[in-house]
Amino acid sequence: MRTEPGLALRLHFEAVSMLCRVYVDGVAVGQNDCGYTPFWCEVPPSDKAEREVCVLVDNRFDFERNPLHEQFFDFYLWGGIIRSVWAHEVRSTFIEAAQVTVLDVDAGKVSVDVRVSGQVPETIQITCDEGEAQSFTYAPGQPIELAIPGARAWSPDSPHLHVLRIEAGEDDFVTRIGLRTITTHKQQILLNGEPLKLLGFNRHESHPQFGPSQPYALMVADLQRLREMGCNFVRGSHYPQDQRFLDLCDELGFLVWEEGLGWGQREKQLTCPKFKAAHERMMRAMVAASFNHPSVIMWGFLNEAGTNEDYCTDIFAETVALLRELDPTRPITYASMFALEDKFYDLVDIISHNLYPGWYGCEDVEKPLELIVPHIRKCLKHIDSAGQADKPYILSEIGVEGLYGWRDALDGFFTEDYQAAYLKIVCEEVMANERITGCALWHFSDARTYAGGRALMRPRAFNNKGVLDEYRRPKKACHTIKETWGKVSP
Ligand code: ADA
Repeated sequence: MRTEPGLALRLHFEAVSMLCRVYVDGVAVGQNDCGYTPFWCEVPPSDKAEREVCVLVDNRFDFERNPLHEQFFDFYLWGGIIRSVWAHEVRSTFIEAAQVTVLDVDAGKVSVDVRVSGQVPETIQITCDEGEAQSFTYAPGQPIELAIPGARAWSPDSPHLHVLRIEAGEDDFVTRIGLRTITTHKQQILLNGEPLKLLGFNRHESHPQFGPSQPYALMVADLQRLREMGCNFVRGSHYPQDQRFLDLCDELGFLVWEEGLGWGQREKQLTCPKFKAAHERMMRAMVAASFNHPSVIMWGFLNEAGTNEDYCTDIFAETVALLRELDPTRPITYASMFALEDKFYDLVDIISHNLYPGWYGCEDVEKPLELIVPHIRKCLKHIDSAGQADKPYILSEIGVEGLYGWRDALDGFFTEDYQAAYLKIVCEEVMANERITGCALWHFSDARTYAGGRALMRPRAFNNKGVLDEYRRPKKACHTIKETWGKVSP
């Protein structure tokens, strides 16, 4: 890496999976164990113009050293530098972050919380879009309030973005924002006061050719495909998403559930101090990175943890409190696999269930498709009677395996036909049932997983519940969804 001699650097990694140490010119400058999450390292100045960056990456599973990652996850954890890396030259003042909170959409009023290190400037300049720079007195910890000239709201139908350029001393920082509010009221999720019906998919960052490192064109094509199927919603399963994907969602008006890395952890992990500390670091990094994206409308954490058990009490309460402190503007949820036994609904704003009626445990059921709707309704009835009737409800996962090209005379399990018939029933119920605020089908495209103990349920070592295969070839269900959601949704 070539740099100006005598300047300190800030190396910013968007994600390194799973565990890494960073060295510059042979000296350790940082380490990280949060996988799909951004982090940075401070690099002291040097006289050299050419600096050697060496990243040691370790993707062995080892709970003691690397507690957030587990081989029992149902998705493959690739090893390596999986997202972009930036080197910032650090001058007398460095802008660490500028978090923008919308105060009033119509008046275009926002508050900008600028955090600097190094020399603290007396004033900060902020330029909105193509306008003139405005100068503000700067006091650390005191957000600056301003009104954006020519303010326009952001919404899925009209995803207008404003660009803010912040200058402090010798540094500058550019961020894009969308003027929108997101709240919950009774069973609804409201964007700028208007109720949303969330229709979409879970999506893994996974491709046989590129692994987890998504080319831009692939992300665009995926979002176009989602739009064709009438979707407005993506659950970024099961880790913080690539910032470039969130940028695209901002531009195209998609709504995103952004969540931390997690899959099925139980007592061993959830009560371990080292796990909890790493989980907290990850949550902080996720919120810091994704705060300004208007597309991100809710935070999630710890997919399918053991929420039928008391050992979750501390980590769930602490994580929700942390998320509320870091971002009081977005609702919080988590995807529960214990719909009828979950103990932590009271903590969150939106109730979310992962349900697989008509799939797991149905080998001997004669008409498994008939189980779907009654089970969804039973779960809804349960949450309403468990004191959660005033909260929105998201069906955060539902789906079945369909192997690309697989047919049989009986439209049996694993055929494209069973999957299509199944998802048609789900999509129709989601549209017809007003109690369902949103749905993220499981899932967008087939994704690589481990061929361990679960291998018999995961032919090819893929989770084959995608409506597209891993190369994005559409299965029958893709057309079915277009015919249902695609017909009603803009
Ligand atoms: C869970 C989990 C998903 C996937 C799914 C399945 O609900 O959250 O990641 O494993 O089940 O396919 O069974």
